[in-house]
Amino acid sequence: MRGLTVLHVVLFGLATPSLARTYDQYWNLPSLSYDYVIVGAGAAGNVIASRLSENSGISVLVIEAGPSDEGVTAAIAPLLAPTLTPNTPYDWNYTVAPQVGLNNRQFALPRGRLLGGSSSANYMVHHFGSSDDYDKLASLTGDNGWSWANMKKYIFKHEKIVPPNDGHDTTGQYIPANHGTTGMLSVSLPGNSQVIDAKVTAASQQLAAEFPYMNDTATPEKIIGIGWTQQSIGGGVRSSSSTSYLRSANSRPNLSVLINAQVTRLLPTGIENGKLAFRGVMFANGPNQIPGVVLAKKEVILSAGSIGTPQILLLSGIGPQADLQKLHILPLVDNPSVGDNLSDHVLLPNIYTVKGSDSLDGVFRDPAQFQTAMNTWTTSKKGPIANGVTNQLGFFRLPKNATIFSKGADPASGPKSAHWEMIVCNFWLNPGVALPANGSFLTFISALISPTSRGTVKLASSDPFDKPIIDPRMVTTDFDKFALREAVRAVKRFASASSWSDYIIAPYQTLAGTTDDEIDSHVRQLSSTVFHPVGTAAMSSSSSKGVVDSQLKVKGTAGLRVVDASVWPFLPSAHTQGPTYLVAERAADIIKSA
Ligand SMILES: Cc1cc2nc3c(=O)[nH]c(=O)nc-3n(C[C@H](O)[C@H](O)[C@H](O)COP(=O)(O)OP(=O)(O)OC[C@H]3O[C@@H](n4cnc5c(N)ncnc54)[C@H](O)[C@@H]3O)c2cc1C
Ligand SMILES: *[C@@H]1O[C@H](CO)[C@@H](O)[C@H](O)[C@H]1NC(C)=O
Ligand SMILES: *[C@@H]1O[C@H](CO)[C@@H](O)[C@H](O)[C@H]1NC(C)=O
Ligand SMILES: *[C@@H]1O[C@H](CO)[C@@H](O)[C@H](O)[C@H]1NC(C)=O
Ligand SMILES: *[C@@H]1O[C@H](CO)[C@@H](O)[C@H](O)[C@H]1NC(C)=O
Ligand SMILES: *[C@@H]1O[C@H](CO)[C@@H](O)[C@H](O)[C@H]1NC(C)=O
Ligand SMILES: CC(=O)N[C@H]1CO[C@H](CO)[C@@H](O)[C@@H]1O
Repeated sequence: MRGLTVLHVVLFGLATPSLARTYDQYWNLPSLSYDYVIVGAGAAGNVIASRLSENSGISVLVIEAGPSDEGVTAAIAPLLAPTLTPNTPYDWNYTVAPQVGLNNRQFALPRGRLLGGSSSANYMVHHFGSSDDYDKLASLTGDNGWSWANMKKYIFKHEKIVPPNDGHDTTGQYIPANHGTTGMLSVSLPGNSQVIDAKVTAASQQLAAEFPYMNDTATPEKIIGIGWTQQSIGGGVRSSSSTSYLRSANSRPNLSVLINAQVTRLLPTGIENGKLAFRGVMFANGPNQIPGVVLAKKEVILSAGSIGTPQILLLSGIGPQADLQKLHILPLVDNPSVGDNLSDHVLLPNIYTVKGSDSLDGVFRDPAQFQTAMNTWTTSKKGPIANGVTNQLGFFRLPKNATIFSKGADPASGPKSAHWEMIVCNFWLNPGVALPANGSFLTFISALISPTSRGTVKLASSDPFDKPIIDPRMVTTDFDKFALREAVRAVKRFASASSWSDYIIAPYQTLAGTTDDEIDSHVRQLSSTVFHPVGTAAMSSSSSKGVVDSQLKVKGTAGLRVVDASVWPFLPSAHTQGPTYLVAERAADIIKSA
């Protein structure tokens, strides 16, 4: 089996110029020394690889633990995204520690483990957060380069808006002037209309004071309201950092990619201005395999994501000294912030049973319907499989007079930022809970967008192939409980709009409760993750806190930066791929000008 997989990769590598310089064995690499070595071919890593290798005088190597994404159907066909993880050959298979705020439940925390990283495994919702998010980042880091006024330009470098797959008229569904048309990542509006779409729009008109319609869901100056989802999809297929940034750069002679190689630690290579330099990168393609080492002449860029990056730092002796000593890892750089302040968006499914068979549950439940839909997608890249999981979503704030604000500061990054999000799904979306054998469903996900709970990523042992202990400590603060409870109440108000009266039958199971206690119990039983961990290698201007400075250099080290979602010190009002892409685009400019 393994031999076949390798053969497949090699043949594709030869036949497809786009991934021509992708290697499966390190002894085939053109060199063991590069100007830049990037760890992780995910959303951020591939941006850095593509931008740095624009200069043909600069040599770049990307090291990725997982396999290629080429030919992986579930990573290509948009609606199959929920089948690509958890617990597959393309996932890191993480499970969170028992969540004290959620009845001590444990659930999967999927992370893509293939070229493109989580951008090859995510649900493709695409937007950037609020302008407040970037201005807060600028103020926390003391670097005005992170302000929205400076970051806005990267949207145009990053995205390429393409027509929706069904060619429908998009007037009023997005604001073309606010988007790029010549960037790298294809982005489009939903290309398969559904019966519920018009009901969502009508409900937002009927309840316009609370759920205003928004004519662009990815304009950071104004995110509050409900509108059409923008997705990293083009022509009915996923657009990831691998299909865009990496494919367009990998024919360059100065960019090489090594797959199936897990970085196990960074090696100190000297002392510069009193700081340890970490320009050596050690990797292996599994436990008990011969490790390899490559060297960076200029820098190592860690882009292993919010779990992988702190794990590698800790394995390399960069982290809280006492924790490292307990695991018999020699502490080289004491930094208590590594792996700390893990923060994630909470996903709460609010499910209704509905009439008829217009929901997509039949496609997921009935093999014949699924095959018909797959045939349509395979031959024409159209139909339900060409679509993402949601056509409409909205961001909302708690009311100004909400009682919780008398007990503490508003955690949103500013008045333009959200406290919660509503995501409308035309089917049963309840991670980890199997679709019932009968019934049609409508899911209004309420996601907690400005959580105050903070958790940790810690090593379980000094073995790099042991999974780290991931504890987001979800819903452990009064604010988080309050915001989720009020979001459920708001969803119920939205579902009570007259546009739903001939469609919705009843709230499903625990959603039926109305008292505080009943809603809190619903929250504790069904909440899990929207897959957006950040904060574990946070940027900060402080000398005592934070893992990287505003230039993304790891504090107390030389030759080492972090560029990925882990550097966000707080969660932006967005699904995190867009904010990660923008951070990576600016990071590439910072590195180029250093
Ligand atoms: C199931 C799922 C659904 C999501 N849905 C959405 C969505 O709809 N919209 C959205 O905006 N965001 C979504 N996200 C989140 C989004 O994909 C991430 O925020 C984004 O990809 C983070 O980028 P990154 O570069 O930090 O990490 P990643 O994209 O995860 O990349 C990290 C890379 O590093 C590699 N790596 C890790 N450790 C090592 C190691 N030791 N050695 C070598 N390589 C290593 C990984 O295999 C991976 O390729 C979703 C995520 C998941 C998992
Ligand atoms: C995740 O689980 C799948 C299915 O069991 C397995 O094939 C894969 O190797 C696992 N991945 C890792 C990184 O352990
Ligand atoms: C967006 O909506 C606002 C208010 O609803 C309206 O004033 C504006 O003209 C719209 N813009 C576009 C480009 O459609
Ligand atoms: C907040 O204000 C609204 C509208 O004025 C009012 O209906 C509601 O009762 C108030 N809520 C609280 C908690 O004071
Ligand atoms: C499924 O069928 C059973 C038995 O007919 C019925 O009691 C139940 O309400 C149905 N569930 C849904 C969600 O329709
Ligand atoms: C970690 O979170 C706390 C608040 O929970 C905050 O005070 C601190 O500044 C954060 N640290 C970093 C590095 O962002
Ligand atoms: C590692 C690598 O492939 N480096 C090459 C980058 O490109 C220059 C010129 O284009 C070559 O000289 C390097 O060998």
